[in-house]
Amino acid sequence: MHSVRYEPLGVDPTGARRGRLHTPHGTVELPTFMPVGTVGGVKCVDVERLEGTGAQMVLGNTFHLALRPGGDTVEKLGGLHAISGWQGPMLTDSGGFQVFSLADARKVDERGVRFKSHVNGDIIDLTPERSVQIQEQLGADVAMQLDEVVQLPSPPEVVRSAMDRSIRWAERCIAAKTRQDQSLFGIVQGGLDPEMRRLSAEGLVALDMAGYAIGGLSVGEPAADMYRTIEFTEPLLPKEKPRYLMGVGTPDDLLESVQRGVDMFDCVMPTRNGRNGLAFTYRGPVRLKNAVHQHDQRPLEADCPCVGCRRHSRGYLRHLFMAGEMLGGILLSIHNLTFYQRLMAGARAAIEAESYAEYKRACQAGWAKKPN
Ligand code: PRF
Ligand code: ZN
Repeated sequence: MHSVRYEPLGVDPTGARRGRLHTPHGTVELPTFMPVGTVGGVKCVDVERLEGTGAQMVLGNTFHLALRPGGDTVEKLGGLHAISGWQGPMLTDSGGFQVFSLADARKVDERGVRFKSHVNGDIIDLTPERSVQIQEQLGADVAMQLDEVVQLPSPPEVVRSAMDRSIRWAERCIAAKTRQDQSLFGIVQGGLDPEMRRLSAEGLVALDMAGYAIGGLSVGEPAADMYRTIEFTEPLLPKEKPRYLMGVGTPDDLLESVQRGVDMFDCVMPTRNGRNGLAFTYRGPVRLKNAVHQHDQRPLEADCPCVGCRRHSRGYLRHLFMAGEMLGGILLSIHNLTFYQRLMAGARAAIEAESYAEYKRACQAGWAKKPN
């Protein structure tokens, strides 16, 4: 009855899960990392290059696409799959989080969020119904409920009220749904408090949604708080449905969260850092603008299959950044996405071999070394 379905394949002794997500546009091997295609395309990376990184599922943003070019225009152009050229599985975020993190002059009440467009100054009303309507126009395989996100730390009554409201908004999203080929995920909120996370999860699980996200994390709290919150939230979620940790994170965050039972991630980190000259590698992050790379003929990573590593030297990549050439950002975006996909492919293989703890340890030992 849900258009996406989780297939469990096995659980490692650490608790890391190996599974599959079946969607109308294909199957995703879990755990997976979804590159962020904010405005209908991943920044700096065309879809053919994106496929080459090993990406299986891509995220789009309702907030940005609703402002420009608008849900109606995307629909008239055939939907998000058509405009982006990505033929595989897609997920769209509901817009809630972006309103809270990006929009100015916003006002939240029970109806929804009202904010001012940074594109043309229009006043925009984003209600649960409107978010679902736009996401149906976009046409991704998975839509996210509209949720209310609060900064951390916030007073308990503020966290509580946003959490309660997010459950009511989930009900309204479900009622507004008309497409049978799109599934809706709920988003567990409740800050760092076990009791609030429990109430949130119970309220949403009772609504029998297709999958569940853990939201409201990686919003400024220490990593240990985030890991602890995932740890006590995960057992509250149904084993037979996918779990998605929104907007996370660093390579360490991914490894720690997979161990705690998370199946899906998205983050701008590989692409945003790539555009800024920071490369992720198995020996830790490399800042290509640093002078030490000037005469370095070695590839960024010898065994990386990406084009930047196969065809170019560190010295040349550095030169591209120093010269302000777009190609630098393109090559590093592709490299970083390839790194994230290799990290997750390694995690999947390790879970299958029931050696996830060793895999995580080996990765973390590798990037704790001095970068070479
Ligand atoms: N809610 C939604 N999108 C999100 C988040 C959230 O809590 C986060 C939090 N890290 C990222 N993206 N709707
Ligand atoms: Zn590479």
